[in-house]
Amino acid sequence: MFKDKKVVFSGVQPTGMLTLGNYLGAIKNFSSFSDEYRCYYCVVDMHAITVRQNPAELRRRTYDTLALYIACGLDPEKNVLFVQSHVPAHAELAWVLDCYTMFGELSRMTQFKDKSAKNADNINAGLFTYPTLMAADILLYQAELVPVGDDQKQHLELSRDIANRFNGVYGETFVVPEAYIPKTTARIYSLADPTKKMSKSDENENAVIRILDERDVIIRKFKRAVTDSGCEVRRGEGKEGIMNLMSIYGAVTGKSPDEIESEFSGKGYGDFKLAVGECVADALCGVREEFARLSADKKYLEEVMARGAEEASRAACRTMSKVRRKVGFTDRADVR
Ligand code: AQP
Repeated sequence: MFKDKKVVFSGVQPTGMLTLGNYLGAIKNFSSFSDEYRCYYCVVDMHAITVRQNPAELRRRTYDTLALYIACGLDPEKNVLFVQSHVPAHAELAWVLDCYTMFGELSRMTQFKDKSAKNADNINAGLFTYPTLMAADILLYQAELVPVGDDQKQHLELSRDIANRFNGVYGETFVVPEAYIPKTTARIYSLADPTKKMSKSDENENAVIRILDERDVIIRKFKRAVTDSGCEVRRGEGKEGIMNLMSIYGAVTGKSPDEIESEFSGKGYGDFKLAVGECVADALCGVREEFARLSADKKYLEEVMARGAEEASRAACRTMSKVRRKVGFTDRADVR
């Protein structure tokens, strides 16, 4: 169905109920590629277990994340939607790429340092090699473009380095991917601490807007958002909280920072926070309704997963057989 199109790949971990950061930084942009590119969007459950998960919850969240993809506008007829662990080639290529990735490179990854600090009792090897699994996810599909928030920029750079290194040794094997990072919503910050990324595993619920939060919850959380002691809605030093709200308001309404500043000139933070809360609640209302419908239809989600895994496996196998040949593995009986 997608012959000769360039490829987009991205994924989201089913590690919690998705946030406005996941939505504005990543998922909202996914559907804009569907006409022009062959798009693979994955629920990355293998990445999720680098941090200890409750198995029943991980399973439920995997279905929920797939349902959210569709509710956010990803049409399974136009995009390959699938679950990472359903395509074993991700693990297979990750191992090969592990052998072309340096210990020093992985040691420099800031996400590894942050997550090690947060999970001091479980600094496992998977957490360390997370970026090579991510490189495998992307390189397996020969993706040109990877839409992500800017926290993933460093991992993307490493994926490019690994691809270039492998191509340098064996000749053209992988397409070298580019990150697609949205300009104004590259990083949405916590509502409780506007110097910190909004993160789905944040323990403070007031810090995070969930895509599925009810309207009144969204408005209440924005009302409580930490700002500063001033009263003008404008950009400036020490105004990280207000600037975060301006990015969110701008992304949802399409208004520029100048337009937002003049719209709220002479009005206080209270009016602004209410306007941000209302526009976000309005934007997410349709997603919530569609999610409720889809998540009740497990059979349909399983059909989408099965179709996606089949389609993804076909593309993944093509790359894997190339890789196997290049590194010197003998042919398997089933492909001889
Ligand atoms: N706050 C954010 N602003 C912009 N983009 C964001 N993304 C995540 N948070 C923000 C982008 O969402 C995509 C999926 O993220 P992920 O689930 O793979 O992992 P993450 O980046 O580790 O997200 P979280 O929410 O912080 O998860 P936990 O708490 O489980 O570690 C990525 O493209 C990411 O850039």
